[in-house]
This record gives sequence, C-alpha cells and structure tokens, in this order.
Amino acid sequence: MTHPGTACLIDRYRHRLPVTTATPVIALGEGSTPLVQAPRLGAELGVDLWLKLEGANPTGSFKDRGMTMAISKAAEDRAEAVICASTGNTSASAAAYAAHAGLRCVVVIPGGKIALGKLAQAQIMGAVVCAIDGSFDDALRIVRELAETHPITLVNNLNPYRLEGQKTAAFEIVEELGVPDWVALPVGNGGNITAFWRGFNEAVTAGDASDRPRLLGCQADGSAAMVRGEDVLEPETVATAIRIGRPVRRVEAAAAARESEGGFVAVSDDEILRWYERIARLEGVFCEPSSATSVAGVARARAAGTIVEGERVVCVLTGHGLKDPGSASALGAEVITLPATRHAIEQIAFG
Ligand code: AN7
Repeated sequence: MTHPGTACLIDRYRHRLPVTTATPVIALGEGSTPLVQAPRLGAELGVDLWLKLEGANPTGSFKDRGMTMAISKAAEDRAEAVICASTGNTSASAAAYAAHAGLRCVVVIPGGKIALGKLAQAQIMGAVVCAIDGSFDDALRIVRELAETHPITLVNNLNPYRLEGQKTAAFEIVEELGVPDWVALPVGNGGNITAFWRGFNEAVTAGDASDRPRLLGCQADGSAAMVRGEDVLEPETVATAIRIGRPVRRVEAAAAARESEGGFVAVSDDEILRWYERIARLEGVFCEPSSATSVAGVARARAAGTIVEGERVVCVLTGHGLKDPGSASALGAEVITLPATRHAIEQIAFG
C-alpha cells in the first residue's frame, strides 16, 4: 500500500486495470473525486444536475487518472524518459508523475496558448518545457515522430494506458449515482469521451443500452472537428485546453457518441464564458473555461430538446479554475478600492 489512508485509483480498481504485482504504483492520490449535486444551476437548466469535480485530482485535472497508469507502466518497462504534446493539463500531469517516478520529462506546447497555472506546474516540477511556434496538432505530430525514433515513451492519450486510467471516472459515477440519463464532457482529442464509454460499458454488465448513459461531447465553435466531421486547420477558442483541430481519437469518440445514442454539440466562446461564471456564482465551483463547455453544451441540448426537462445529467468538470486565473479576472467583476477605515467598508457593505 503506497498511500495509507487514500486508495489511489490503481489500488481501488486494480482488478479492472492492466497492472500486476510487478507494476510499480506511481500515485499521488488521484481519483475518488467529488460528485456534487448542483440544484441551483440545475434549476436554471431544467435538469437534475450533478458535477464531477475532476479538478480535485492532484494536479487539478482528469489527466492524472490516465497519467498514474501511463507513468506506472513506463516505470515497469524501465523507461528513462517520457514526452508529450499538450494544451497544458497533460504537461502538468506528466511533469508531476514523472517527477514522482524520477523520470525525465519533455513537454511540447503551443507557445503563448496555454494557461499560466499549467505552465507554472510543468516548470516547477522540472520538465523540459519546449514552446513551439505552432498549434497543439503540430506539437503532437513532432512528439509522435520523436517517440518512434528515440527511446522515450509517449504519454499522450495515444498511449493505451491513459484511457484505461481515465475510464475509472465512469466507475465512480455508477457506484455513487447509478446510471444517469446523460453525461456531458468537453471534447478535444476525444480521449476522455472514449474512456468514459469504455468505463460505462465495463461498469454495467447487462447488454441493454438503457443501462448506460447517453454521452454528450461538447466542443468550442472554433475547434469543433467532431461536430463538423472534418479537421479544423487553425483552431481558436478561449477554451485553450480544447484548442485542438485534429482529434486523434476521433473514430473512437464518434463511436462512443453514436453507440450511446448521444452526440456532439458546439458552443460559442461567449456561451462558454457565460456558463463558466454561472457555475461559479450558482454553485461555488470554479472550473477552467474548457470544462464549462460541458454545461454550455447541456444548455444548448436543452434548447434543442435533445435533453428533456428533469433528466439526470452529470457534467464532467475536467480541470480546476485555478489553472487559469487570467480568464476569471478578465471577466472583470469589480474590486472596490477603499481607504482602510471601518466607515468606508460599512458604507459599501451595508449600503
Ligand atoms: C480541462 O492537456 O489535450 O477530448 O494536452 O485539458 O480527451 O482531449 C487537454 C484536454 C477537456 C479534452 N478538458 O479531453 C492536453 C489536452 C480539459 C482538458 C480536455 C482537455 P480530450
């Protein structure tokens, strides 16, 4: 037992994961994240809403579920170095788990396009951080080529162990809530929606489709490759985590949406920021803008009649708001500057 007191997800779900007693468990206490009922936000949307707070993972995003698996298997295979391309969260997670395992870590990011907190995480944890003059898709192409020609393990979600770890979020939802009508989640590369579908299928043994939730994949208008059914050559969105134009898991992601009788929806940056603020104001939950895409997508699906009033919906809030404080500050809520007197505060606070 590496972590007395907290069962890391490899220990909690060992029987459903490709690990053996020979696998060193590289863990920081990931998984077992809160599933919080959101009655005020739910009332606004007309659904029975629950939020899965993946920002509560050790580095503040769902990537830790996959990374504990990918790095543990890399350590088992005696790898000395790992590499990834990232819009930010994968790099923060890879840097953390690599540091914990004593592995060298190289991350390649689109320069100027990742949130401050994510960059700071990769830096402080000692990763070699390479910012390129290009997009995430360019970065991924380069690291794939390097991993083919050098002794370095790729830990992007092309790494099969990543999805195995990430599927455990679906197990937790079924154990705590049963099977909801819908699960909505932001989609970039399509890895997480693929992992969730696998997880729900493994969690629910009966072959009846009604035993599994419908999956709603939510994208930003400016990078909605799944919705459009084609690559987006120059993706752009305020939701930088999902600023991805060529989803590497597109085939599996499309199958997950189709087989679950769900679908994909695209929302504007304005909608993303509106719901980003509503989630915080109505529920006290601070997620990053990309994560709010899931709630914005539910609002769209409600307006279209795809999601029916009163249905039970879980929105997966994939990353913590503190990753990207700039986006919250940019919304410009007032900070009142006052002299340091009781009278001044009294006048403002009690009108
Ligand atoms: C907060 O970190 O791709 O559809 O390089 O950070 O599995 O890609 C991040 C993706 C959703 C999309 N929410 O998941 C990266 C990266 C947040 C994210 C996604 C990401 P996928």
